[in-house]
Amino acid sequence: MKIYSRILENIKKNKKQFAVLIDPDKLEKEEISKISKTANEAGVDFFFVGGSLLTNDNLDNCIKILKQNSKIPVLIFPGNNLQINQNADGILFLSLISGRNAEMLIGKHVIAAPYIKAFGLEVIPTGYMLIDSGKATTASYMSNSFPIPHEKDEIAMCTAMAGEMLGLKTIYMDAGSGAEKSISAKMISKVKQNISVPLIIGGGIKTSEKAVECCRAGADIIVIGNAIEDNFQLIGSISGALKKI
Ligand code: 1GP
Repeated sequence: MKIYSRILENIKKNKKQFAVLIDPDKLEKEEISKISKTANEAGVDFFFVGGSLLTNDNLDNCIKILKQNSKIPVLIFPGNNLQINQNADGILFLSLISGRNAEMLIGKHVIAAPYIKAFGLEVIPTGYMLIDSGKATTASYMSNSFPIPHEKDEIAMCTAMAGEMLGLKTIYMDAGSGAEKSISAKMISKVKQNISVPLIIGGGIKTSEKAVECCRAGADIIVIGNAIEDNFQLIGSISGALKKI
């Protein structure tokens, strides 16, 4: 089954989904292999792989290790058009709809499109929204865009609605990697009530309780990176907590 169809199926079954974000720059080979085995056992739904700025040329190796050690689909979560890889299963084709930088809305996509097509990756058109988290993030600096203010639920709601109206198939609201404040339950709920495409939430989620709170507010998919890098055991506990919702 295609990845997007699987996402929709899971939502129909009221199953909350869990994506582990792997930043290929931050982890050693052994750590990636350990995470992939742990995630496989815990029933993690997806690996997202990428970063706003990658400097070590590890993307290819990282994806290969994930594929060798688990059956979990690998989706590229690209910081830019250099992060495309034929060994992945698909790509979140991100249009940064919270910003007004034409390069991140459509420019990089034009460059990436022929490679994505040639590699046969499943494309998931994604309205990507950065939400202010209390400090500057690599994502907002590198994308040369302002995040949506943390408390402005209406702006988030209207942006997500416009993204869906433009035909985007998921909305991903991200407080940014390592965010101090994750996205509020109030904002998640406001957005969820006004869109019908899957809602992905990430940035600064560090505990099972927070992951559950985001899901109860309306997240369909939770993304966690940093907290897992610090503590692999969290994969099992978060996965377990989401299954009980
Ligand atoms: C960042 O949404 C992801 O783009 C995950 O953030 O690393 O803070 O979990 P964390």
